[in-house]
Amino acid sequence: MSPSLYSVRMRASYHGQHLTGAERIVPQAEVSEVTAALTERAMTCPGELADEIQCSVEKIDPTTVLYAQLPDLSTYIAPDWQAGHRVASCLLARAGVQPEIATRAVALLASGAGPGGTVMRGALIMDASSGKRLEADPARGVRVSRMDLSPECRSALESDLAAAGLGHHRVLEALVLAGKVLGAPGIVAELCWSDDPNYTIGYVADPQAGYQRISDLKLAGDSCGGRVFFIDQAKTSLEELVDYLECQVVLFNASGTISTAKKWIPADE
Ligand code: PML
Repeated sequence: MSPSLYSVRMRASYHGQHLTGAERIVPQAEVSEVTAALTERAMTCPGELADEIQCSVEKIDPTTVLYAQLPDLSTYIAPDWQAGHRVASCLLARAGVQPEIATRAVALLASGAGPGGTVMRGALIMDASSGKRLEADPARGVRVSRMDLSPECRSALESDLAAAGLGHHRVLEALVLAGKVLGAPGIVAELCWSDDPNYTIGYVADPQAGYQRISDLKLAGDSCGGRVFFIDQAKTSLEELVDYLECQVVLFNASGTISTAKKWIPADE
């Protein structure tokens, strides 16, 4: 019989402001160790010292787990953030987002997509052809949860990413999250860059082209960032989509390819 699996989730905040979060899906025997590691991560995250850390542990029904393969990873080079924005818009348009909607979404993320130009706590959901925002709460957005790598896939991916010079934990975590998003009903593409002022790389992901990193999407020191999920409303309901993103357990048990070749968008695109 396979061992029981648990979802372990951590969220840390300071004066009610989200600081950091992380989650894992692990066998019962690793729950204590992983809970301690995630708590340690919250206590040592750069910036303010967390004044509230919430850890939750939840048993998973093994019959509900969806096993999947991670998307392929590639990297586009942009000489500066303005070029990065053009690359992002171009990749979104290639994925099927209306070009002017893509450009508008990139600008929205750069200016703070939450109320009053704030950074949203979760992702914004946008109709890929009309640009209409669909998330119920524009401050919270939608949080993608309950996904991880199988132990064998984790160790293979960690060494492949390290060999490609991509050993930062953000790459692995964003790849896993994007992998779950790309399996969502009605998904057209995802746009993301970090709100960490020291991390300027982001990505556009879509089901055909995979996880496409973009070297520069903002200036160092800028704390704007977040995620936009573009969807085709003819292929899903918002309820079905949000239920999948928040609740469906997805475990990746196979990697995609990791390309180290540097890619450029042709100037005329
Ligand atoms: C990467 O370098 O591939 C990760 C980019 C996105 C990071 C998003 C985040 O950590 O918030």
